[in-house]
Amino acid sequence: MDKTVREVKQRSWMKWLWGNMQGHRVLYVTAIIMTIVYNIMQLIVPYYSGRIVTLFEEAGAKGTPLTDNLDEFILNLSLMIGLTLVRITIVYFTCMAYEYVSQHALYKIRNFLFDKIEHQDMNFYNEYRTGDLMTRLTGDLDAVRHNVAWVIKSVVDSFSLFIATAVYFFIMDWLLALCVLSITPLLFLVILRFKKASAQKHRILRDKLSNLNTDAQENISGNRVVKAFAREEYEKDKFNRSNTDYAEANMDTQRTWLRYFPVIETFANLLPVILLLAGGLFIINGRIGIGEYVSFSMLIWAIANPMRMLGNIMNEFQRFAAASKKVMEIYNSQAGIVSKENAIKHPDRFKGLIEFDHVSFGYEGGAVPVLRDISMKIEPGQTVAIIGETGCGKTSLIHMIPRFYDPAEGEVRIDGINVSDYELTDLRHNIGLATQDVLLYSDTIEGNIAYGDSSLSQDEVVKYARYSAAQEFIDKMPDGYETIVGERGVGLSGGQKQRISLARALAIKPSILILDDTTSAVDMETEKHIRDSLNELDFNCTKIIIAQRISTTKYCDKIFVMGDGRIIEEGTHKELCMKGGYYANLVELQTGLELKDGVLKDSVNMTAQLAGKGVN
Ligand code: DGT
Ligand code: MG
Repeated sequence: MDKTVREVKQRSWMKWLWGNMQGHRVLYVTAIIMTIVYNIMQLIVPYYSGRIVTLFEEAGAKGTPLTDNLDEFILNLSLMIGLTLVRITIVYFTCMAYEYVSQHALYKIRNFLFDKIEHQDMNFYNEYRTGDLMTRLTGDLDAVRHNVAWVIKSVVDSFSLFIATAVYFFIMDWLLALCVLSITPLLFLVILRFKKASAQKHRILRDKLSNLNTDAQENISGNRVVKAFAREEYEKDKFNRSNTDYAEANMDTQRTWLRYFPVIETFANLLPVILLLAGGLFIINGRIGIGEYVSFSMLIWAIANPMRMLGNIMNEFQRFAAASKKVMEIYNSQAGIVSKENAIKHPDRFKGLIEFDHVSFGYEGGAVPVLRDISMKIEPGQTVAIIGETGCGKTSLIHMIPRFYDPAEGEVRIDGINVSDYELTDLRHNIGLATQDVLLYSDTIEGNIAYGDSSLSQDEVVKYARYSAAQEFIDKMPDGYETIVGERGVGLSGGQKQRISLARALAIKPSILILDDTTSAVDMETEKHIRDSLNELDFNCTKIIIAQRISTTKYCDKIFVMGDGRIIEEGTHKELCMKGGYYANLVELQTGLELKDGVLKDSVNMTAQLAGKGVN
């Protein structure tokens, strides 16, 4: 059973690599054939050296001068030199071919892998850490390249040289060949044991490297938190632990190799000794001549070196095996959320009718229930607000619309069609989302605003910046719209980042605009400006606004109040104030006033306060 599994695995990595060599397969196979050819040609020098020595020997025995056989001597010498030059040329070109094919395969796999990662769903990003994915795209892929360029070549090298030499030995003298090769089965046993021992070590080593990269990546991207808490020393210690772990795993892997290396080396060094003993005996009893002995002894390295190399190759192969498993895992992974085969194409704008029909959802396959039987209807062009305590599921709810997640039960429909029936890119192109956690790219402000539509003119970029009340602060920046904002928008305030993110969402002229707490960090005046702009957009758009402030929600056509994954109240601001439920409490809490019959208690002081808070 175990054997079958292993065989399938072996075949699958070969098939996988072979698939990625498309376009270069002929070159690769030619390189392998030429590797075999030049290894057979390694026998040339010892063969002709043997012939020349035999010539001397025969001349010596007959007592004739060597000049009698000068032509043969020169011919042998010329062939020896000429064919060696041919062999060197072949070696040069095969090395180039291996490198060329491996680089192309690497390029292809890396692009494919990146594409795979790009099209994964949210569950994938929850599962894999950035540092681990980076390790797969860099270190692991390099191990794959190394396998194509070096490991496979070395296997062909070693085996072809070993087999060619062994055959040649048998042709020269089968008994001496048998004596010399008698220890090879033992060596193969040792190599097999080493393979087993090193596989596990390489898997551990690879995981430690991934941990190290993840620690470094998280630390660097979270540098501001580290500084804020003055936790540099703590982080240094944490990194040091990962680094030590990695170093120890490296040492452990090397120690495994060092345990087997002396055994392999001893076997390899035994070969000349056996040759000396057996060969010497055979010369004495006349079984072989000096010329044959010379050929044997000049070629003994061609048996010993492949034996030595095999350990090293196995070590590198195990590194490849551990890395390729990680690469192939991503390579063969399938995103859970993709367009259906017969998905509905919808390049045009949606009307904007959004319906949630008894939607339930939980993270981690339902283990963490978040949305419970949600039903709601948002008419085209409406502006609705979603409000509710933190962690009640607001973000999770709106993530169902662009299909970041699919509901476990029920369905979400846009214009009467289940969102999962639409072509995914058409669906998402129609939705402008300003996420709660703003991420800006290391690009100019203009580049960030035009992220969803690179064809946007500069005037349009300015227009959307104006809509989102960002124009003023951008104009004040030294390079205006050309200002580069750093990773995660370093150099901008929270409210400024939110406004750029809003402009970015508006710039694609979405038919559905979703703002997830987008104005939480802006002042009241800016918020009012944004609210007015959203009412004056020059395209039709259904708007869903998640907010915590009553000042944002009160002007909406409808308000959905969420609590513990359910819609607990819905209606207009007035209706909800009348209801005297969660929303009404919130109004009182945020204004510091009391509601009576849906109206805030009137008094001179209170009116003044309300005017100040923008609530009445
Ligand atoms: P907020 O933004 O603080 O006002 O909270 P909401 O209402 O936007 O909450 P939401 O939808 O982000 O989270 C609802 C619950 O789901 C909360 O208990 C945390 C959990 N949750 C959110 N995202 C994930 C996720 O990616 N994986 C898992 N396992 N749980 C999540
Ligand atoms: Mg949220």
